[in-house]
Amino acid sequence: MGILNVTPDSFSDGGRYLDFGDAVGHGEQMAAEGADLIDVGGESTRPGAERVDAATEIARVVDVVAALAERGLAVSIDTTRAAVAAAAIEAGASVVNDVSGGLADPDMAGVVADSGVRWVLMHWRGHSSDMQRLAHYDNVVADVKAELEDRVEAALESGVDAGRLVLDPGLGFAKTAEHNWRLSAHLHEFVALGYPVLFASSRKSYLGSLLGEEGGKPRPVGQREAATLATSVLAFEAGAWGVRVHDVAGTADARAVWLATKRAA
Ligand code: PMM
Repeated sequence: MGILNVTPDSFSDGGRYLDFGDAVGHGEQMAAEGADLIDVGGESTRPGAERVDAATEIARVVDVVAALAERGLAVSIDTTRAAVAAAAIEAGASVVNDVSGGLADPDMAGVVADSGVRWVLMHWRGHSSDMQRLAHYDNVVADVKAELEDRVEAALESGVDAGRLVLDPGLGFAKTAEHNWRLSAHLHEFVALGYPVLFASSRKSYLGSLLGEEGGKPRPVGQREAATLATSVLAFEAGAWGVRVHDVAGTADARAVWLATKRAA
């Protein structure tokens, strides 16, 4: 899954793809590099981000989704809002990537159930403005699994087909670096729940902290790519269905190495 943020303020690619032509061109490029899905987002979810209204979010994404879908590319819409999801599905999106796992908007389950698209349910505890306050767990792996299973149950009760669901432990969302490492180390347990699992570590701050100067500055966002690739290979090995990344070409190479190794085993 290639990341295409049509936002002014996302932490890695914010502001780069606000222009329609740039956004569509980047989506096409990621598809050519091997992305099976282009994840279009119109609202930043980085820690502390301010929300935008639904009309602004729709205006940012809908023409880009339509243009990519017209070119035959599979598109997911990264949104927590039912109205945005509905507009994007109408424009040709085939996946709803909902970082709130259906919690942010009570109408989301209905939109997904009626349209029959895939639904990524990410583990989430609250909006980005205050989510780090919510990063408290007894046992992060067990708690995140249990909370995701609750979201699955709610989705099924709303009439969403089990075969349409994808789970995501939600690295960085109400999680400390230590939580992210624990979830990564136990990713196979999420795979064992029986649903496809999406892993989304790309360039996130826990990688910057790991690689930063001791007691000092984190490694800058643009210098976290090798670390991201390492986490993606570990995720493939754990059985992840997909990885959500900025660098599709590098990820495709890393996956080819992993696949060749598996085939030779
Ligand atoms: N992270 C971000 C945005 N969308 N979607 C899923 N499913 N999982 C994630 O962890 C996730 C996401 C934040 O990163 P960005 O600013 O690079 O989009």
